[in-house]
Amino acid sequence: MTKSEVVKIILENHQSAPVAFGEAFAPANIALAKYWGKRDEELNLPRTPSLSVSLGQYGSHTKISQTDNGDFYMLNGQVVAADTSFARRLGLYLDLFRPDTDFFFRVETVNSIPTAAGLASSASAYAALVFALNDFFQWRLDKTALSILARLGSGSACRSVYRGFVEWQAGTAESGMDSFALPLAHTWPDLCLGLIEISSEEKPVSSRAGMKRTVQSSVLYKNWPEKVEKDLERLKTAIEKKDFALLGQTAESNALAMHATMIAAWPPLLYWLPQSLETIHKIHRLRDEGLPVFFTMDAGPNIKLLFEAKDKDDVSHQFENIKIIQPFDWAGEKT
Ligand code: 2P0
Repeated sequence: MTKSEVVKIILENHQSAPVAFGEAFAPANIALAKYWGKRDEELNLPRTPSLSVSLGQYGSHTKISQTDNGDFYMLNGQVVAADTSFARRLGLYLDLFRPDTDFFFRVETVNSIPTAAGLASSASAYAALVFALNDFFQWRLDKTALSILARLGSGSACRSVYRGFVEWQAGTAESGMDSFALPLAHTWPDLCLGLIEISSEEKPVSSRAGMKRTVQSSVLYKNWPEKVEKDLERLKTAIEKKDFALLGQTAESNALAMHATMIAAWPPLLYWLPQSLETIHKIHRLRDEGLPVFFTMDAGPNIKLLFEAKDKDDVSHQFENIKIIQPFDWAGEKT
């Protein structure tokens, strides 16, 4: 099935009457049980479920309107050139929603995610874009439909339509109509994330290409679905019982297992830099000394610490230039 066939199904019986502009915010998210590997590359359908926590007030704010003579995109106040991969990908996505071929969009996005933190912004960007399109065209779609549309832009974006803990259920349908995110009922106000930037350079292999290579060539990938399934259950128990050690251990182990699948791919995907490894050893040493701090990593060298609010001072004392985020602190922002 193609993206445009899915869009057609979702927008059936929904009016498409653009107003002057649409705008919206969506939070970024970090997975505690990772999405790594697709069963359908066209529709970004995952091989496993995943579970994330949103980044509070940090994410993307997008404003969309109609313009003449071609699309016009701005990112963080700068015009985006049409020949960039960012513009090409966005333009192809917007093609799915143009009422006719000479309908053009002006899209302005501002990311409030600390840019130096090496966090992928495609998740919040595509979720905010879908929210803004929903506002602009007055579709009045529910969150399930919006999550599916966001997934067509970037898989992890389907989780950014909700705040807090979010599960992306993998689904089994060929159309992907059962592959969308759902929020978990529990909150955890004392949970803290610490962003540690190791490098802000663009990574040599994108997540999209990296997961494809891993599925195709990693001898360890066959163990991944079972690992995620177990970790997902552990994480849900940890969240329900507010068992921080279980949450931290599970998230760290899941991230390391994902990296193990990548390292075993060919050509190998080794996103770690020497400083990533130094930081991992430091985290393990601090834990041995009694500080309950864990980490997760995505497809890159940067490290995201997990700890509780009571340990904030000790953690920030240990890591220079750490950026602390409280995922459940989102006063002032609404979606
Ligand atoms: C995650 N990542 O669960 C995992 C962990 C990276 C490592 O979701 O091809 O940018 O757009 O569906 O969503 C990054 O993958 O990939 C990602 P596409 P996406 O957060």
